[in-house]
Amino acid sequence: MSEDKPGILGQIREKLVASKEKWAREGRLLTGERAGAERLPPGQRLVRDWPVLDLGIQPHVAPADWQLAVDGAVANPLNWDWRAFMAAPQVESVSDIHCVTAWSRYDNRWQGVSARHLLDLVKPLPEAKHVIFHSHDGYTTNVTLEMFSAPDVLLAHSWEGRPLTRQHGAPVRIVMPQYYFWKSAKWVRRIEFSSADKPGFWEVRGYHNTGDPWKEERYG
Ligand SMILES: Nc1nc2c(c(=O)[nH]1)N[C@H]1C(S)=C(S)[C@@H](COP(=O)(O)O)O[C@H]1N2
Ligand SMILES: [Mo]
Repeated sequence: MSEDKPGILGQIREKLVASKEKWAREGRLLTGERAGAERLPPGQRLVRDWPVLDLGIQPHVAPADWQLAVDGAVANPLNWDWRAFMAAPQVESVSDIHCVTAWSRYDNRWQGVSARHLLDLVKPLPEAKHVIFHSHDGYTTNVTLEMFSAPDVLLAHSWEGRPLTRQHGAPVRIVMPQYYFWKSAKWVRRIEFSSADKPGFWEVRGYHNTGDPWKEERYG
């Protein structure tokens, strides 16, 4: 055995080092997750299906019968029928759903009209600070004008390229991706701008006024 060749232990160690170097090159054991980049808000669990939640009334509103009133503290109130709504610029937006009952659903592809476009048309007055959604089942929910002005807020008519089903709020629902899903009013018929806040159905029943899932604002 020559002196410049490693002994049996040396050979094993070289093999070990070589395989660990290979791991490093391949990035083995890396999950692709970054600390602080968690996608599931605290206390939520991921689901693949899409649960239906409402007050037990699922109004049947045909597109031909649907109208949307946008009124209150705005310079240009408007009343859209289906044709006017569909003539507005259409956008697509992919977002996650976080329901306060602890299910989350990733990658929902919504189609509709952006809140930003609506704001450009109606022009909220300086005193407008709150937005209240009114629905055909008597449901209401409130957000601030700032929340409503986020670029990902939609008046959605379709999900994954197909018209919303009645149970999910057809023909038009709000989508507010950054808040618990109770803020996303189904079967919307009126969007009211107001200087005063008007807590909605769940907000007066112990639920948080804002509902940010990242802050776990469930109750309040
Ligand atoms: N008009 C109306 N919108 C509503 C509700 C409702 O009862 N009526 N429930 C809210 C709640 S609590 C949730 S979690 C979501 C559920 O939407 P989904 O049934 O499409 O999953 O709708 C929200 N929007
Ligand atoms: Mo909910």
